[in-house]
Amino acid sequence: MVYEEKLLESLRQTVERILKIPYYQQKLKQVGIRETGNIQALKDFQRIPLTSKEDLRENYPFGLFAEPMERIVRIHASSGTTGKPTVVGYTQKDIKLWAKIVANSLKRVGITQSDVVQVAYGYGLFTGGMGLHYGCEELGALVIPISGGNTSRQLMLMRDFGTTVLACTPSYALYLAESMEEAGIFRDELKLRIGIFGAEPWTEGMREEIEARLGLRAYDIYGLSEIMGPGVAMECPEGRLHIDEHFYPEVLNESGLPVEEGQSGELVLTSLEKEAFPVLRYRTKDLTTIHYGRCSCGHEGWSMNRVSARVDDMLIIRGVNIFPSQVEEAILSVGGIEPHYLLVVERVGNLDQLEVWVEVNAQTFFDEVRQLEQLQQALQKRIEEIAGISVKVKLVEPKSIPRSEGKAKRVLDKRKM
Ligand code: DLL
Repeated sequence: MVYEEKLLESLRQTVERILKIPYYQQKLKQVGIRETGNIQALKDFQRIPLTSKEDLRENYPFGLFAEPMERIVRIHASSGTTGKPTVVGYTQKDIKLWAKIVANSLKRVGITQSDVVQVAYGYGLFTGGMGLHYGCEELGALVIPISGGNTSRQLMLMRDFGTTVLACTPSYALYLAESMEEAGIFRDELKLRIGIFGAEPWTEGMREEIEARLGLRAYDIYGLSEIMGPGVAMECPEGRLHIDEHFYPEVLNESGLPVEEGQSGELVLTSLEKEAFPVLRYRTKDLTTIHYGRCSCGHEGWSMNRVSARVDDMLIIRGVNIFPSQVEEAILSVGGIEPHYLLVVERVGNLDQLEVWVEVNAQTFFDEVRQLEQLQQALQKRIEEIAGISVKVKLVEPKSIPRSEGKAKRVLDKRKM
């Protein structure tokens, strides 16, 4: 009960800040909320309309800032595949809070002042680079602000500077591992011990692969610019993804209604202490489940399951829903291939067809045709078992699928071209 009272108080504070913004004032008025006193219980809060990317776009660029521009010290933006980016702002206090949240997350997995953290997330409007950077400095760790890309330089500095922690997307981590092997660098020559990987969905199979090839323990970090950036949730040594206490999570079904605790749906987040860009009930489009409780790592509060997919990434092929992560799971369960893949969707006649391009590894590439055919069939069968639809698998040469230095692109939907 104490928790609920405290939560309601924090929610009311966010509502108070939000009511300074004319756009939200209108939206809240429509459901009868004109002042914080209208929120007496969680069910009142649940009447508040959801916020989506479209609300942000409509108010581009600064229309949803709750503070005058003189108090804003930084903006970030997410690229957005269509049209204008979504822009978010931070006051000095917000930046400090964010740094603390990230620092605490890093501390929880055992990162200390003695660590050397190579931040290979992109620096710039994307929140990954600077979010991790400020968190590391707050913690007192040494940061190498190398940003994404320039892979051979990454490897050189990793060895020469004695990097102990690598922070980047999981797909870039895999690319670094591959480049390391090609350059003849052995993982024992490096001091890597921890990886802070996120910004895109990844599977358990991918984690095992990266851990084995880079010789480190890989942790999942989750976040989105609209809410703050990396650090909204972070995995602990027990393998649970804890949501930071400054964010209030809900999981809703397709009709926008709350699901039972532990059931899957869309994650909706509310910021509790942000000044410049407070958000109420923001639709993340990320699919997950949440639960409340105490973990043996010491965290008490909400935790979530790893985000398996975004609502947007769901492909509907002949009426069946399929996510890239399901294909990744299948690929990683079959040997002889690399976890570099692309889902190519096409409409042939009136029928949607999914072709999965997968790279074979260099060794397998020189196998006999018959062996390659067997591999192709085994993979096809495995994907069909997991995803429940017939697909065509195309084995492609090593290195023929473009590598990513940031978020990987897993789908080529020719129906939309
Ligand atoms: O990706 C923030 C971030 C940077 C998180 C670095 C972690 C590390 P956006 O560019 O706004 O922000 O993209 C947010 O990326 O809604 C998810 O769909 C996806 N995403 C982020 N982290 C994870 C993760 C950053 N750990 C969108 N697992 C989110 C799965 C993730 N998806």
